[in-house]
Amino acid sequence: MRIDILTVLPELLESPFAASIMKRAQDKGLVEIHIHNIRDYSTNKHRNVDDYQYGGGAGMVMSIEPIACLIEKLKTERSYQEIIYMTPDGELLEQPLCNTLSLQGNLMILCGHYKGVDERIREHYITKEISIGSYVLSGGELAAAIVVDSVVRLIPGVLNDETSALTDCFQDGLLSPPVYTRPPEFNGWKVPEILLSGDTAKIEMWREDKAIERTKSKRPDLLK
Ligand code: 6GU
Repeated sequence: MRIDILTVLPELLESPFAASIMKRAQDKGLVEIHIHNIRDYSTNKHRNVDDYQYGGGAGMVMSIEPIACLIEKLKTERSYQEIIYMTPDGELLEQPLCNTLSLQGNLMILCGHYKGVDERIREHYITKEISIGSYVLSGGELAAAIVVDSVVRLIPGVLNDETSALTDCFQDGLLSPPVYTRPPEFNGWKVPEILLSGDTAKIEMWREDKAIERTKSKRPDLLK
């Protein structure tokens, strides 16, 4: 998979992909992540990438020219399955969308800023708009990092134990059951006996019960 991220703040996207699973996925050649600075495609001498909005009103709008220029350039180099715009009015990011995106070859992600991008970018280039929740961030960069993380970890070979993505929270519509590690007792707080029993069938049933119990109490909306 190849992911191209278009941003006015490339420095915000350095560390999220430079460690742990995201770094290993790139080192193994399973994903290429390319960050592009929209400012490098500005056509004016001040390297501006935004302008006042037509009709008046507070807040700047991201200009069409540098973004269009960068998107066009990338599109001549390869075809993209999706050109995504990160925006609070987009489709809510949920696990099924992450699963779908993880099957794609090339993705482009445009990070919104200020009051947003000139609407013509959305009309003519964007194929999908994604929000990560009902709250407003200063820009789309952190949201884009979340999309990339949630998608890249699903690419086959990225996780050490491939089944671990299948047993993730949300993959079966349930939250994950509680987990424990050594010691078996701390401050008198004991690990549930059944987990030490070695009876794998019983343990599986216990985990299923706990997953349902936890989902009922914390996220009843998932059980509908
Ligand atoms: Cl994708 N962008 C911004 N600016 N705020 C958000 C968001 C995206 N998703 C939730 N809030």
